Amino acid sequence: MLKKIDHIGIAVKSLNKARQFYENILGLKCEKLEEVDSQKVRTAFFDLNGTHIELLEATAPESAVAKFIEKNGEGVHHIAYETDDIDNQLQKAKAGGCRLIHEEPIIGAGGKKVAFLHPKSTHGVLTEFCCKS
Ligand code: CMX
Repeated sequence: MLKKIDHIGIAVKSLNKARQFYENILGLKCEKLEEVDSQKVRTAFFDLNGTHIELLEATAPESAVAKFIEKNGEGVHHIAYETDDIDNQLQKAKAGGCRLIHEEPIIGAGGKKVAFLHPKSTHGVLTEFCCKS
């Protein structure tokens, strides 16, 4: 049911500063910059053979990313898996005892349907399902 790792989300203090590492040191190309109002983040996406790195900068103090950085500093924030049946994936997770942050998918970066599982029910990793809408 899961197709691949779609992206790894990395919380950063400054998108512009962090971009320099991914572009100049790792040699990746920034393919898209996008502000996602619903999530209060600015994002930069880098493609590596179909798997992406998503840099996340908070746009408001109440943003999930701002809270994460306040507690942990910069670092890996979530892993997103691509699925072609997000509803079924959520149902399965719920039936298996996972805590759903979103009972129904919401629209995230790139206009994709996304939904998150709480890290306290996934062995410490904030887990996202995403699906082309
Ligand atoms: N990874 C692992 N653990 C995390 C975490 C993360 N990214 N974010 C929070 N936690 C942990 C905290 O450290 C805390 O642990 P302790 O209780 O041991 O101290 C616990 O989860 C807190 O949980 P909470 O009180 O339920 O919730 P918070 O207010 O801290 O919010 C979360 C956490 C995951 C529910 C919230 O960040 C959320 O809803 N995330 C989903 C949406 C999101 O992350 N959007 C930004 C990215 C959007 C995009 O990719 O475009």
